[in-house]
This record gives sequence, structure tokens and C-alpha cells, in this order.
Amino acid sequence: MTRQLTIGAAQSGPIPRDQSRADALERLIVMLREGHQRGCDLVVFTECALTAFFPHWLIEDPAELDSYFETAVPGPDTQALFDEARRLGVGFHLGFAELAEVDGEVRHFNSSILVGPDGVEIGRFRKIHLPGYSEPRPDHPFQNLEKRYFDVGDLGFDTWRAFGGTVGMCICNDRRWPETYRVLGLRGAELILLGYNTPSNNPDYPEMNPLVPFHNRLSMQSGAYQNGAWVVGVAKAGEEEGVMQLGQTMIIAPSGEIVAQATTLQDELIVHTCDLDATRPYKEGIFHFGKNRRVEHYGPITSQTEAEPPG
Ligand code: ING
Repeated sequence: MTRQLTIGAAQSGPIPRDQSRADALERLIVMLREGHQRGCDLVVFTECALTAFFPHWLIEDPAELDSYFETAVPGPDTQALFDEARRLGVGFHLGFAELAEVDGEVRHFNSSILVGPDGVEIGRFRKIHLPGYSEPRPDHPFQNLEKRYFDVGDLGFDTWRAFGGTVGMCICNDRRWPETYRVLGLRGAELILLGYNTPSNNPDYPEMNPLVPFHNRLSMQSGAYQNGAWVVGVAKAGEEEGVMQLGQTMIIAPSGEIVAQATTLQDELIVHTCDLDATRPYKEGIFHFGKNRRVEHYGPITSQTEAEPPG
């Protein structure tokens, strides 16, 4: 009997900056219910799924900036989602801006939470790779001020036993870095969940614009294959506050194959029944460290700097 897990990747279309939390949450609840109707055990929501992606513009008033953050999850803005998930018996992943106190200091994180079918938190992640910059760039059509608004995540890349397997999380830019998948893979991740807000064009490197969809696929497909894990990448898609964002929400098998992909730039749920045992040929075979990488026969590593300079 293989370990089947039916997963829904719940892409969000644009969230206007003046959309209320309640209305944004209701959109998520609608997709959660659809996931339940389609047999999902787990529904994966995107990065900053409760608000517009506010790092795309300068906010100078601290109180206004803090209004985009959650002081507690579950809390008044999200309790209805937790309650409905528990009523339906469906687990979920949610990305949100987190305002937290750490060692007596107020911290601002770009976070995600993994919640079981009983509505109870299983694990939490705080984004580690913060792209963009801390000072606005007036010549840019939009900003990426994540380095200004967020602290670097302090929880590392971790995994949890859940949904019959081992689950890890990362967020957006984390998915571009091989270390993300490697650490999660070495910690046994069979399923990696992530959300992203990715503009279709990059003002710093416009030459890369035609490659944005390819780099999105490449990052997640290679991470999945090289670590023998399922990867679920969920977009905030479409034109949000003047910024066109990539869709391409997708579910990727441990083979690296895309088995389901969104086709719109709106709220869209894609569903796939994932066999967690499909990870075995990769984890126990092709990419098994002990069987396939033995350093001793390389002999001692001699540093070139130790050698006498020529002449
Ligand atoms: N967004 C983008 C991402 O990593 C980016 C930023 C785009 C960085 C393209 C480099 C190249 O998908 C977030 N929110 O990390």
C-alpha cells in the first residue's frame, strides 16, 4: 500500500491593497472548500496570501506597515480559515507576514505555517533568502523592499512528520537556492511546500525577463529531482497593484516532472494525488549519499596554496 496524499495547490489571483482581510480570507476558504470537494488532504496557499505583496511599494508610516502583518496566527484575521479546515478535516499551508516578539524584540518575518486536519499548527517557517533591497529605487516601476520590511528568518529549514510523510517549507526566493532543497532533503523532506510572489519582469536585470517562467520551473524541478521530493509551488498571480506577477502554480514529482500546473492568473486550485513512495527510487537509489558518494578514493585534498609558488 503506497502512501497517497491528495494535495491542492491554491493559487491566488491579485489581492488589491484595499481588500479587507475578511474578503481575502473568504477567497481562501472558497478554495479550501473546493479542495475538500475534490478530495484534498492538504491545501497549499501562497506567500503573503492575506494581503497584497506590499514590499512592492514604499510604506513610510510604521503603523501602516504593521497593518500588513499578523500578530497571531491563528488570530482574529485567520480563525475562520482554521475553523473551516478543522470542520472539513483538511490540512493547509498558509503564507503570511508575521509580527512576532523574539527575545523581547519585535520582529517582522515573511512566514508560513503548516496546519494539520485538526486545525492545529504542525510547523512554522520564516523566509531566509530576502531578495530586493532596503532603500527604494525611484527609477524602478515597482520596488522590492523585503530587506527593508522583513527580518531574516530565524527558524532555519526544518521538516516535520505529517500527512503520512516528512514535510518541509520554504518561501519564494528560497526556492532559487540549491541549499534550500539540500538542507530539507538531508532532513528527509519528501514534500516541500512553498508560495511565491514573482514579478514577470525584473527591473534590475531586464535581460532575464524572457527567462522568468523558465527559471521558476528550473529552480523547483531541479530541487525536486536532486532531492527526490515532491515540490508544490503556489503563486500570487496576475496584475496586483500595477505589478504583473507570474502564475505557473505547479505540483512537481520527485522525478522532476510537472504533474499539474495552473493555466490562469486568478484564484485557481490544481489537485494531484501524490504517491510519497515515488520518492524512494531517488532517495534510496540515484541520490543515496552512502551508496554513491565515497570520498576516500579521491585521496587527501591538498590545497594549491600550500604548494611552493613556481619559479
Ligand atoms: N520574489 C522574487 C522571487 O524570488 C526575484 C524576487 C525574482 C528575485 C526574480 C530574483 C529573480 O521569485 C520574492 N518575493 O522572493
